Amino acid sequence: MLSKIEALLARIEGFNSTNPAEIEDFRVKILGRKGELNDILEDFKKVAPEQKRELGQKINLVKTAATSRINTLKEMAAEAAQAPAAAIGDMTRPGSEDGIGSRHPISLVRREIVDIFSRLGYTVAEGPEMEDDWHVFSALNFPPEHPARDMQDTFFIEKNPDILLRTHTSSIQVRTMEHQKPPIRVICPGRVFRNEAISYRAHCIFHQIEGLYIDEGVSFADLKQSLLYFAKELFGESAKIRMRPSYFPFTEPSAEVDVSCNLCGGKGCNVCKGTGWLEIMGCGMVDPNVLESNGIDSTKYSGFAFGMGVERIAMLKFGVKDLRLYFENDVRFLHQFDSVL
Ligand code: 2U9
Repeated sequence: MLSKIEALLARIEGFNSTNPAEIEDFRVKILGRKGELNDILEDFKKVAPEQKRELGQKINLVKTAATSRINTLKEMAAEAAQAPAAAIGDMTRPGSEDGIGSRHPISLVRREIVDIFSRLGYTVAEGPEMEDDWHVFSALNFPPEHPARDMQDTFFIEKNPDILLRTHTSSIQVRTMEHQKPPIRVICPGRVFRNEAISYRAHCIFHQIEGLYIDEGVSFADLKQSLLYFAKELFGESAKIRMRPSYFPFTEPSAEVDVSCNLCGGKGCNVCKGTGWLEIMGCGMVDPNVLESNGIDSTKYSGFAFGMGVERIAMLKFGVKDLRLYFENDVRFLHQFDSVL
C-alpha cells in the first residue's frame, strides 16, 4: 500500500497542464467520489492498527498535495487564458505599418534606362567588376600615359598591376565583342570604381550604363536620333538635346550630351546654373582602332557608343542634391521613393 501511495504522490507532483478540461479530469480521477484516493482509503480500512498512524499521515499528504497542485494549475490556466487579450491590448488602436522595403532610387532609374534601350532592340550584358588592363584600358585605345592608368585614379590589386577594379563598364562591351560578331546592340549596366575623394558630387563607387551599337552603315545621325528618343522617354516628350564636342580615347568624334532643363523649361534656373541645359551623358562614334583591336573590320563596320552615370541621372530626375545619400541607406531618404515604380 505504501508503494501505491508514493506512486500516486509522484504522479500528482509530475502532472502539468494549462488546459482547464484536463485539470478537471485529473481532479475527478484523483479526488473524486470514485477516485484513486478513495480506493486507497478503502484499503486503509483493512490496514493493521499499528500501521494506521504512518499510512494515515501519508494519505493526508497525498490529499493536500493533489488539492494544492490542482489549484495552482487552475490559476495558471486562468492567467494563460487572459494573456492573449493582454498582449493584443487596446483593439481600437490603429494598426502598425508593415515594414515593406522599397526599390532603391538607383535601381529604379537603372531599370527605367535599361527598359528604354530594350525597346530600341538592345540586350543587357554584364561583366566582372574585377578586371584586367586589356579589357579596361588597352582594348579601348587608352594610351600608356593616360592618367586613368595611374595609381592615383584607379584601384589596382596589390602586387599585380594587371588586375584592377573597372573604372567604366566599357570592359563589358569589349567582352561582348570577343564572342559576338556584328550586328551588336548591347546595354551594359554595372558598378564602377574610381579613386576619388568622396563629396556631394563624387564617390569612389558609382553606377554606369553604357551602350554600344555596331553594324554596317551606322552613322552619327543614328546616334543623335537614338539619344533624342532616350531623352524624350526619360524626361518627357518636350525634352530637347544638344551635343558639344568632347574627347574620349575610345570614340572619335566624341560629344557630351545635354538635355533641356525640365525644371525651368530651358529658361535658366539654379539647377541648370542659368544655362537651360543639363549634362546627362557622353557619346561618340567607336574609334576604328577600338574596332580593329577587338577583331572587327573597321572598313566594313562602324558603330556608336554612349555612357552615363546613373547617380547623376537620378539626381536630375529626383532633384537629389547630395550623391552621398544614395550610399547611406537612411530609410528617411529611401522611403521617399516608395511610390515610384
Ligand atoms: C566600346 C567603345 C566605346 C562608351 C562611352 C562615354 C562616351 C562617356 C561617361 C559618362 C559619365 C562615363 O559615368 S561617366 O563618368 N562616359 O562619356 N562612354 S562613349 O564608349 C565605348 C564603350 C565601349 C567598345
